[in-house]
Amino acid sequence: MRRSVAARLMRERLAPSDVVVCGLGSTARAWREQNAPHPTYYASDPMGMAPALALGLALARPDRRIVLLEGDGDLAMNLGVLITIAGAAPANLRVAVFINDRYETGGGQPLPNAGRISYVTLAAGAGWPWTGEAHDEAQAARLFAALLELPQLGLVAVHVDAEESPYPPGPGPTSQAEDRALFQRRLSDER
Ligand SMILES: Cc1ncc(C[n+]2csc(CCOP(=O)(O)OP(=O)(O)O)c2C)c(N)n1
Repeated sequence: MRRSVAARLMRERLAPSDVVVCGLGSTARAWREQNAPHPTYYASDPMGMAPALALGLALARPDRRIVLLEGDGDLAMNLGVLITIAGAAPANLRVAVFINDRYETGGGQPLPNAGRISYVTLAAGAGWPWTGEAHDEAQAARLFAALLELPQLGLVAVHVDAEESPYPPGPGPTSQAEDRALFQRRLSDER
């Protein structure tokens, strides 16, 4: 399954009030392509920050559901955060990890121990109350729906194809600072 398909499956299942936190690299590109209306915080360098940002946001805004879209390389950079999140267990946080076994952005180098890591096992071992793993589109559709129906913290690992994913040639229509200001303004206006 292409990552853009997985991103679309998630977009189609989100509630209008959901807030998205997006890991960097191909995850962010696939999510931007969806043109989703949801307020989205795009995490940036260094790698490994997105899950902690999503946790902070979930704790700060218990009135909103926070959906983290994450890359396996980004998560592998900061695996301990799985324990921190399980410890805090915010009921309003949901996570989808896109597994492509490589650092697609930046050259496609394989992740350490690529293909032999189970993120659902790692999350379950860290104490996450609910996990699921999708290998194809039908499973992803079903598990994203299940994730979003949960009353609690959950994580879906979804396997996606390796793709060509170079850095974009230039800056997008808005700068990172503008993206963040817009995100903050939307979250406070929607209170
Ligand atoms: C600490 C650090 N090292 C390297 C990079 C450069 N970099 C940006 S995205 C990325 C790959 C991210 O991997 P993953 O989360 O699996 O996303 P993918 O690009 O595979 O979708 C790399 C190596 C960085 N931003 N931060």
